[in-house]
Formats: sequence, C-alpha cells, structure tokens
Amino acid sequence: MRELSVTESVPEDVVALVRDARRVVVLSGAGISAESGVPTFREVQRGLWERFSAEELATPDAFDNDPALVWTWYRWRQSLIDAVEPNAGHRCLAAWQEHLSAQHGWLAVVTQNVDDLHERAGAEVLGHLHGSLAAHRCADCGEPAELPAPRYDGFTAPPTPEDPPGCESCPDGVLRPDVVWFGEMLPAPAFDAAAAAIRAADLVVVVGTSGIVQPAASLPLLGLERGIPLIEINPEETGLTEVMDFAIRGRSGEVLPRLLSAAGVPTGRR
Ligand code: BJW
Ligand code: ZN
Repeated sequence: MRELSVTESVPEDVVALVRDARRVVVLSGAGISAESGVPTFREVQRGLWERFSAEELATPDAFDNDPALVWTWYRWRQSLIDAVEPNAGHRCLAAWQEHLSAQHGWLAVVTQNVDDLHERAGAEVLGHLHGSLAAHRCADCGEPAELPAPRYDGFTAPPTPEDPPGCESCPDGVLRPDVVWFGEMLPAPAFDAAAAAIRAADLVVVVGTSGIVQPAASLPLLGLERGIPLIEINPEETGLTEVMDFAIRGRSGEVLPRLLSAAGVPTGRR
C-alpha cells in the first residue's frame, strides 16, 4: 500500500518529480475551468435550469423527454465558455507541454471537459474523453453538423428553451451536442490514446476532477499498476485521493504556477 501525503503547500518531493519527469499525463476535470468562471459539473445550477441537476440533464433520456430544454442548456453553456478566458492553470499546462517537448519529452493533456480552454491556452489535447460542446451531430443518423456559435449573452440563461435544429441528412433526425452522456460509450480513440499515454508515462497529474465518473476515473489506476507517481491537485478530497501518492489541496490556478515555478519550468510567456 502506498503512503499518501496530503498538503496545502507544494512539497519538495513533488517539485523534484515535476523537475525530473519527461513523459507526463495530466487528467483534467471541471475544476481546472472553475477559475475561468465555468461552473463545475456538480455545482448547483442557476436560472432556467436550477430545478435540474446537471446529472439529470446529461442523459439520453433527458434529451428524448425534453429535447428543447437539454439542447438550450448545452447552447447556453457553449455561449458561456465562448465568453470566458483560460486561466493560469490552463496556461501553466500549455507552458509545461511546450517545455517538455523542447526537451524531447512530452506532456499529454487528457480532459473530461467539453470546453476548449486547454486549446485556447495553447495546449494540444490528446483526448476529450467526454466530447466537445462546440461539435454537433444528428441524434438519429450520427452525421456531424456545423453550427454557428450560439447568440445568447453567455452569462444570462435564455428565457425559454428552443427546439434543436433538424438534421440535413435524414428526414426525422434532430441535432444534439457531440458530448458523452451517462450510459453512452466514450470515444474509443480518445480513451485508447489516454490509456496508452499513461502506460508510457513516468508521472500522472490529476487536476480538478471529483474522480467519480467512470471509465475516466479508472485511467489513473493504469499508472498505479505500473508504480509511477500519481499527484492530485484539488481543494477537496476526491474519489481518486486514496490511490494518489501526493494530494495538494488548493486551486489549480494557484498550485500549478507555484509548482512549475519551483520546478524551473518557464511559464512567464503565457
Ligand atoms: C477544483 C477547483 C479549482 C473546484 N481547482 N479543482 C462503473 C461503476 C459505476 C458506474 C459506472 C461504471 N461504469 C459506467 C458507469 C456509469 C457512469 C458513471 O460513471 N456514473 C457515476 C456517476 C457513478 N458512466 C457512464 O455512463 C459512462 N459511460 C460508460 O461507462 O459507457 C459504458 C457503459 C454503457 C452502458 C452501460 C454501462 C456502461 C459515460 C460517462 C459520461 C460522463 N459525461 C459527463 C457529461 C458530459 C457532457 C456535459 O458536460 O454536459 O461528463 S457527466 C460529468 O462528469 C461530465 C464531466 O466530464 C464528468 C466528470 O466531472 P468532473 O470533471 O470530475 O467535475 P465535478 O463537478 O464532478 O468535480 C469538480 C472537481 O473540481 C471537484 O473535485 C472540485 O473539488 C474541484 N475543483 N474548483 C481545482 N479551482
Ligand atoms: Zn440525421
């Protein structure tokens, strides 16, 4: 059994791991985007959606029962994301990725987030495990569809739900966001690439996820099997804390800059 170290400060042992690592996987969740103003998945919702939990809306049944409500919730979330900026946590990961690649190493960002804030901070994302808010496809025939950005004010919930647009490729289909709802399969290329990266990594960092949604939450266990160090950055205990070697209790936008600067990773240009 490993010994878990839980601290609020950044331990010297973690600084040394970051300094020495050449092949790193970062698994991120909603917490990394929280400091940009994006609500985490399990926060209480506001406005039009406050009677529903996000978990009730992110299901195929919810979309079948009330397509307009679910469609408009996703379009509103997309407009919110378009209105915010990446934060120091996203920027640090992009800088660390660039630093490692200049040294013939690599950092793979694997995210459960459906936003594009890692990319907008300059990082390349190996896999969006739960899809992307900006992508759409037909709920019936699966044909991908391009849509203009939503026109809501990002911070204000639209007053009434709107029906999803019809599909142009089949007679009865309607469009849905290309995200992964409960009970649906994750995109195999993203999941397989994430698993392969962890099997090749020498360090795994888990940032801002409650670690309860499967199968994403099982990915760090591949690192555990290989005996490589696992570090968590999160203000709260999570479903993954007990398998970690180190848990740093803090906000990612504060911990990551401190950690990378202590490890000598340049983050100043971002
Ligand atoms: C900060 C911070 C700061 C705050 N800095 N941190 C095995 C066992 C049990 C159940 C299952 C199982 N296998 C499958 C299941 C069922 C289900 C599941 O896992 N359910 C659990 C709830 C138990 N999984 C599935 O259905 C998956 N499909 C699947 O397994 O297919 C095979 C299959 C099919 C049919 C039958 C059986 C199997 C699909 C899961 C899809 C998840 N999709 C969602 C919605 C995406 C679209 C959308 O965004 O609307 O993905 S759910 C939601 O949870 C979203 C997130 O990506 C995901 C993870 O959430 P995340 O990122 O961890 O966010 P939060 O809000 O939970 O946590 C935020 C964290 O941030 C907290 O810890 C804070 O402390 C922290 N934080 N501020 C750092 N500043
Ligand atoms: Zn269709």
